[in-house]
Amino acid sequence: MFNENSWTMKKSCFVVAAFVSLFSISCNSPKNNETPEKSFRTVETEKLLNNLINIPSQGYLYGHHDDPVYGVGWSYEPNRSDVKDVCGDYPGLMTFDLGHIELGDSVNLDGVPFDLIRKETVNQYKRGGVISYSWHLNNPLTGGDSWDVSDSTVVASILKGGTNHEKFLTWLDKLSAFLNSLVTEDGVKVPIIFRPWHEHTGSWFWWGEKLCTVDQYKALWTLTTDCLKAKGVDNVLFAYSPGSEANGVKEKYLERYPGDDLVDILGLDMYCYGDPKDPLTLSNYKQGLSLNLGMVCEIASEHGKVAALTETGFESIPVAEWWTSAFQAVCDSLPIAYAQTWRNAHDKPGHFYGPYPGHPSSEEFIKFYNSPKSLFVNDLKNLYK
Ligand code: BMA
Repeated sequence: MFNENSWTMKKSCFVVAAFVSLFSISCNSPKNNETPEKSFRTVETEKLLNNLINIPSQGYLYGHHDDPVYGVGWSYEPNRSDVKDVCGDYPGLMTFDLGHIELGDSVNLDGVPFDLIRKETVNQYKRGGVISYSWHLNNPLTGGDSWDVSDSTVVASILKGGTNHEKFLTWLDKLSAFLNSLVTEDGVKVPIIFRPWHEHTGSWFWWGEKLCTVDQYKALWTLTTDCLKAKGVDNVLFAYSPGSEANGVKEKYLERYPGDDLVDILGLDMYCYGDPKDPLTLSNYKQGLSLNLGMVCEIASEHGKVAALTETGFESIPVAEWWTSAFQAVCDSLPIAYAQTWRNAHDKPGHFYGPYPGHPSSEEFIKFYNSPKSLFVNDLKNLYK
């Protein structure tokens, strides 16, 4: 889909990108206190954004976390995927996590090698699919993990003027270097949807609601996006993904929204919990998801953004119809670009959210796969052109 306006914009973006790299602005030593240009992106990244905006007219991509690197009962087998083993096709969206890239480690917090994430990212791009990254980074103050909420001054400590600011800049440098290293054999930088500081409306991560102020949370976004851009990261779209705490109230959803200039995709992380035997479990999930995702779609349309269900699932999928009568039923009814379920752990029994061969819900998943709106890799035309 050629768009003259965006091409004109892109040409001027190239000029800005060339300027930025010429003077090699560093996160650690910003020149003249200038804010880096906020809108430059590669051609492929810009095309992906335009195509994601149009996707809801056809349906929505199905996404699965860590899909090609492990599944229930296996790990690290080339070309394998639980989703593909069930339905014959790869998910339209694959997601990975960059937790521990900030430490300079070779594997992420779940033991997945970063080299493998890079390789599978390029593979998914080459097959025409989409890739998104979350970042469960460590706690820079305590040395604990993302879930270490023992200290409520962590965000303050990494912002400008804080005791951990310089340290955090080195973390952003490592993140930027990885994002810049996602290049195909032909030299194309692979576009990524990056989803930092997620589920901040809860208080289970050190950047959560009770752990920092509204202004500090927004400053965290500005710092992150400015640094990435100053480091020449031009292959990223940014996704904002609160939990369901807003409960349908737009002002609450937008309370910590960092702004239209920093965010491309408005998301929602919302899971299904409860007794599988209780019919209310599915109906409550459906009702909550319709309310919250419906609200996200409305806000996205008002702000000219893409809407997406950035994380969902029912752990162990104990009700087979969850796929069709809950997840699909709601997603089919709303203009979202994608909906992703969490990982199929190979090392944590019962911790899976996608299908796998032999699981009782597989047949329902195949019905979902065969439904017209669910988009898998073979359904996708080139999203990067
Ligand atoms: C959580 C769980 C953890 C995992 C973390 C980061 O939801 O799946 O086991 O370590 O995500 O991927």
